[in-house]
This record gives sequence, C-alpha cells and structure tokens, in this order.
Amino acid sequence: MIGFELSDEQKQFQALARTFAKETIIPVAAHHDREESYPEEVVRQAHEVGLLNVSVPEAVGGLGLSMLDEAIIAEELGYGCMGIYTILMASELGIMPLLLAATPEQQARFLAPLLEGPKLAAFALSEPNNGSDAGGLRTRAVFDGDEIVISGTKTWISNGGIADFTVVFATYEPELKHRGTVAVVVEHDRPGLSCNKLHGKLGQRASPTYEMVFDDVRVPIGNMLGEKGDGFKIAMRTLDKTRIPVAAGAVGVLRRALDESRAYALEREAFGQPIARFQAIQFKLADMKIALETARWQTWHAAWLADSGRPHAEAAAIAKAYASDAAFAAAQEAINVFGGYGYMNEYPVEKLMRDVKLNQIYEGTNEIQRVVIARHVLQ
Ligand code: COS
Repeated sequence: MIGFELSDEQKQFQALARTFAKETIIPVAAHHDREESYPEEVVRQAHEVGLLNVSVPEAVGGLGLSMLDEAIIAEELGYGCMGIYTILMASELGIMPLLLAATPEQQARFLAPLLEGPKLAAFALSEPNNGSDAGGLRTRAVFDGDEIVISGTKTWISNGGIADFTVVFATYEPELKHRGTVAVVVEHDRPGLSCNKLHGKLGQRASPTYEMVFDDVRVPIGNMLGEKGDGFKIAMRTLDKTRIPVAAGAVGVLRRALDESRAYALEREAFGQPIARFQAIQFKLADMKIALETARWQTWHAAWLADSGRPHAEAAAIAKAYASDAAFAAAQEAINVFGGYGYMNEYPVEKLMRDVKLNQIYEGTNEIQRVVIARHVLQ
C-alpha cells in the first residue's frame, strides 16, 4: 500500500505557504528583482507566520519539519519568487549540517537563537577556484590550541552577508583532499570576516549573494561539526537532502509557468479565437503538465526516502536535475505562449526563466547530478 495523501498538517502548511506566496511574495517580487533589493519585510513576515527556519528541531524549540514538509512549502515559495525562495531555503541549507552532525549542545547554541527573530543561516562550500570539485578546498583551517583559525575566500554564498552564522568547509591538510576537511560554524560577529555582495546576476536578484573573505578568523574548537576529516562527507550528506527543496522550488516555477500560460492562452485572441484553441498552444500546456506531475512526484518520492531513513542521494539528484531542467524548458515555452509580451518584464514569465536557470546550477550543477546518478547506475 502506498499513500499519496498529504496529512492535515501538511495541507495546512501548503495552504499557509500558498497564501503567503500570493499575498506577500508575488506583489513585491518584480520590484525586488528589478531593484536587486533585499525583501526585508517579506523575510520578517515569513518569520512571523512560521515559514522561516522550519527544520530547526523540536528539541530546541523549532517545528522540526520533515523534508516532505519542506518540499511542500518550497514549491509554494518557488511559485511566488525563486529569489525570495532562495533567501528562506538557503537558511535551511545552513541549518542542515547541524541537523546531521552537531551535538545537542551545538544545536541548542546555534539553532535556538535563529528562532528569536527573522534570522538566517548560510552554507559556504564553493570557492573562486573550486565549485564542483568540493574535495579540493583551498580555504584553510589551522588548529591552534583550543581554536581554529580560518583563512581564505568563499564565493556564491546565498545569505552570506546577512546571516547570523555560516557553516564553512575548509581544509586543515590539503594533501589529504576530502579526508583533510572540516565543517566549522562561524558566527558573523567574529573579527576578520568581511562579506561583499555580488552584483549583476541574471536572475534570483532579490536573493543577496556574497563573496566571503576570512582573514584569520578565530573560532573555538567547539564550533567544529563532527570530527576532523568529516567536512566533505557532511557537505555531501547535506546536499543529498537539500537538493530536494531545490527540486521543489523548480516544481513551483513549473506550476507558475503553466498557470500563467493557461490564463494568457484563454484570454489572448489570434485569427479570431483564443489561442488556447490551437493545438500548437495546447501541446505546450500539456507538456508543462506532464513535466509538473512527473517532477513533483519524483521530488516527493525523494523526500519520502530521506524522511524514512532510506538511501536518497540518487533520487534527490534525479529530482533536482529533472525538475530544474523541465522548469527551465517550461519557462521558455511560457515565453513562446506570450509571444512578444513574454519577452517584456511587464509580464511575469521572462523572470521565471531567468530565475530557474540557477536551479540548474546551484547545490551541484545538473552535470554533477548526472555524475551522481551515473555512479549509482554503474555501481
Ligand atoms: N554521502 C556520504 N559520503 C559520500 C557521498 C555522499 N553523498 N558522496 C561521496 N561520499 C564519500 C565517498 O564514499 C568517499 O568516502 P571515502 O573517502 O571513505 O572513500 C568520499 O566521500 C569521496 O567521495 P568521491 O571519491 O565520490 O568524491 P569526488 O571527489 O569524486 O566528488 C562529487 C564527488 C563530484 C559528486 C562531489 O564533489 C560533489 O557533489 N560536487 C558538487 C559540489 C556541490 O554540489 N557544490 C555546490 C555547492 S552548494 S551551492
């Protein structure tokens, strides 16, 4: 017996997030995209209604939501605006290494304060010369008595300059490659940390992305997650989970592309009738619907595997690659349905395409997802 019914609680979260997207995100999304501005008020309200840092465990006062719960919420946020989605969900990405590898004391110390206000976490793995090769980190972690001294540069860090803390991955012994890495929580009030906002992104422009420079930043050894040498595996286990909400956000974009295309096709007339009457348009809508259903079920399946403690790395990679590729294709087709208007930022569909392009790249490019999938196929 397989159950496809959401629980009452999940339906409530879905309704809450859907209303939040409609009433709080969508009205300001185009503005923050154009201005490349941070939607502080939206983040404050997300905290107020309970849609921020939803994975913080119940043991430290949070909601402790599951991956499936998160996927349900992520779809609605992605429907509203992928940039705003990324602000909220990048915080869950920053939290995940602590769910996987922190002691109860560390969880209480770092996660409980996140609940006190609209506060954010971040995750810093990528470096200027190291994106896909996550085992070849150059950021250094030097053990000095009861402290760790971090030096180096991280880049493409969502929330990097506005988070309360960032989980930083660094090497204490580069020759050991991935076996010489650590995961360390760095609070942002530590001396020596500077964050520079990156400008000129194609999409997701409401989400601030940073370069983070660590100039001999000292943290207590008690900020390290797990043991020396665990860094790479903590990062991989984190991404195996968080690629699921990335897929779910893309599902939200797919659904939005379909809804916008459907509404426009029913209203716009050509050759004396609504363009929805033409099979050329109908087939585009049908293809979007096929992709939407397929992407959502694969995403929810991956979430179910993760929540039930089963292996889920391959399923998450399939969901992330399929959903983001399909959402990008659907957003392009939505522009075609809108014709010339689709190319203008007066209408919402060009933003969908620019925004969801990033889902194909972050948290592991879709080429890396295919590496992960191929390894499972061949092993
Ligand atoms: N979970 C737990 N352990 C894992 C793992 C996973 N998903 N994937 C690999 N490992 C382990 C391996 O078992 C191996 O362990 P041992 O040292 O005990 O043998 C070790 O980690 C190294 O694994 P592997 O040799 O497969 O590492 P590679 O250097 O070949 O890297 C890829 C594998 C490319 C898949 C990895 O580097 C990756 O995912 N890169 C993308 C990073 C990314 O997503 N960046 C985005 C940043 S966030 S925006």
